[in-house]
This record gives sequence, structure tokens and C-alpha cells, in this order.
Amino acid sequence: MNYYQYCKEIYAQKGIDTEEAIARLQSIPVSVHCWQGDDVIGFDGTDSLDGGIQTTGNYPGKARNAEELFCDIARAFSIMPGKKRINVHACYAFLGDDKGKIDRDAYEFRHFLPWVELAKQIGAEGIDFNPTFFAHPKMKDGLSLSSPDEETRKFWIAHGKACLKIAAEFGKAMNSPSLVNIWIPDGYKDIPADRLSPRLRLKASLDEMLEGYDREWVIPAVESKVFGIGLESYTVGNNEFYQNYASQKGICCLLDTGHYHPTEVVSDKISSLLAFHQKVALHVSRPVRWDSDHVVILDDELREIAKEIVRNRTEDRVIIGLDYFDASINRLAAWVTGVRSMQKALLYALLQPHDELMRLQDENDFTKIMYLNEQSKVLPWGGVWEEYLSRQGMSDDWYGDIQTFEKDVIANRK
Ligand code: RNT
Ligand code: ZN
Repeated sequence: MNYYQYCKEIYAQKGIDTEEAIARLQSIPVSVHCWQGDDVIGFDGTDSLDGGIQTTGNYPGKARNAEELFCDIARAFSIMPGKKRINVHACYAFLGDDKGKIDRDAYEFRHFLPWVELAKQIGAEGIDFNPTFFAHPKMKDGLSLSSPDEETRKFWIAHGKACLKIAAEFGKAMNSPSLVNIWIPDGYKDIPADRLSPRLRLKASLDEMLEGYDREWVIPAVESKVFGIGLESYTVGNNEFYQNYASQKGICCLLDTGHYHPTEVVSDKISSLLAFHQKVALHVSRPVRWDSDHVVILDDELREIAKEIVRNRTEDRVIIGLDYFDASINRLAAWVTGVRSMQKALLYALLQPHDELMRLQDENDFTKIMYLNEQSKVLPWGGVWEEYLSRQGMSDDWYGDIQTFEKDVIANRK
């Protein structure tokens, strides 16, 4: 008997069908963020990041231009298992001759056509999109959609509108609706003198931006945050603001796992949103003491998030995207580790006896729940993971690919 057959048998004895788990895992898309490859810089002119977010580390080999980023994405995708989407930020526009002539308020789909080509080439099943409200001279005093300056506010509304149009075209081109995530860094370092007005301006800006978006091909989402670096005292788009906004407008909330107080967990929030919304989106990240955007690894919270996604069979209602940027290690390895960790967590969750566990909860038998949960941890699910990979012509031995990449690519990027 081969190892997988043995593992399959062990799970079968516990009433768990590993074949069903593999099939479900294969159907769950993970949206892969393009910005891990170049430390969130993009192609449209900036050479440094701002907006309360930061990459740290100076590992060699970061993609310095579009050609390098595309090459790295294609390579990374070749060692990422499962169904994937590609998540693009507006600052990754191919401006060509328009460079210096047009600004973010006038970006068009044609500036993003190479992304469609790339997505098709690497087998991504869809493209998600993000307006870029940071690292740009039109941010006034660090503010965008909440700015008291009308010209600034209008500029960023126009940027958002342009992005919603571009996303509709991505949706059509890929025959898969595009998630458009709206995150703005707007906030204050010190105690504000007025907390309400900026929020009312943000609300008005979003209303204007979302007028007439394409409901067939675009899924708008709003992402809250607790604070950003240099903006510690006040965030205009906090959790309460966006949850109320999303409810009222019938759009999606996006929960970033790093955007809450350190003891708050996103795994506990997903079901609360599913009780009121058709869909909820995630930015899966790994906060270490704060919103540090470490690479996603298979930790307890990731497993708990995965359980929330699959145990009530809501995987078609939870949109999974990754969001981290570590510049201290090989960026390709960072990408691949995050995607594989997410899928490992999902597989782990798919191999739990959820029906039994839920019944035990209703019977108030938390002793047996604990017993089964602890038992699950040492079941041979690694054999199921290997089988999942081998059916896609992959294995868990991918470090050699990273070494080759170091030798062939990174060594030449000095
Ligand atoms: C920042 C947010 C946001 C960004 C990306 C680049 O705190 O998490 O999602 O990381 O849009
Ligand atoms: Zn995020």
C-alpha cells in the first residue's frame, strides 16, 4: 500500500473522505498579491512606500521593473499549487507613452492589458484589483478620500471610479468577477480635533465613487484598519465605519488579519459577517505584535480561519486573498510559502470531522471536542497534502527551485 492509500484508510476509519477533501481544496481559489515581488513599489513612478505601511529588509533580487516582476510572478506561480487568481494594484499600470502625461485619475484598461496576458499565461482564473491611494504626490497631508481639500478628494474619487471601470474589463476578459478592494491610509498621528467630519467626507466620497459600478463584473470591498505607522491616533476607515458602510450599501467587507487589536482574531469575525452578507473578503497576512505583514505560515489562527471557511461549506462566500510583504527573505520563497500555507490550512480544515464536532457542541460535550481536536493534529494529513501536490505534478521539495532562482536570477540583479 502506498503512503497516501494508508493515510486515506486512516481517515476513512474516522469517517473522513480524503478524496472529497482534495476535490474541495482544488476548487478554492487563492488570490495572490502581485506586490510581494517588488516591495509594493509598482510601475507608475514612485520609488518609496508610504501611507502607514512599510516593507522592511533588503534581501537582494527584488523586481526592479515590470519585466522582472512578470518573470518572478510566472516562476512563483509554477510552484504554487491549486487554483489561483492574481491581485493587482493600480500603481502597476503600464503607462508607456502616457507616462508623465496622465495621472491615476485617468488610468484605463489599456494600461493593464499585459496583466490579462500574464494572468492567462500563468493559468490564473481571475484578476482582482485595487485602487492605489498611497505613495503618490496627490495624497495631501497623508489624506485621500477624506481630505478637506476638495480638489484632492475629487482626484481620488476619480481614481476609484477609473479603477472600478478597469476592474469590470478585467472581469469580462477573464470571465470572472473582479474584487475591487478599497483601502485608504487616511488618519492622524495625534489626537484629532474632529473625528466626524473626515468620516462624513469618506462616506460621501465612497458614495460618489461607487455610483454606477458594474454589478455583474465587479465586487467592491472596503478594508478597515486599526492604525498605520505615523498615524497611530486615528484611522478614518476603521472597522465600525466600514462594517456599517458595507451593510448599508450592500457591498463586501474585507478583513485583513493584521488590522485589528493584537488579541482580536479574524477567525471569529467571518461568521458574524456571513450572518449578514452574501460574501466576505479576506487579506490573509501574519501580524507579529502589530500589522507587520509577515509571510503567512501554518499557525493556529490560519487553521482556525480555514475551519471557518469550510466547516459550514461557505468556501464560495469567502474570498481569500493574501496580503504581506517581507523584504528580508527571498521574495519568491515568501510568495510560495504563503500560498502553500493557506492551502495547507484549508486541507487541514477539510479533514476535520465537522459534523460530529458540531453535534458535540450542541450536546455541550466539549471534552470530546477537545479530545478529537487534539487527535486530529497528529493524523497523517501530510500524506494527503503530498497526494494533492503530486496530482498537480508538484511536491513539497521546492527549495531547489529557489536555489536555482537565486543563482540564475538574483545573482544578476545587483
Ligand atoms: C494596508 C492594507 C492594504 C495594503 C495593500 C497593498 O495596511 O493591508 O491592503 O497592504 O493594498
Ligand atoms: Zn490588506
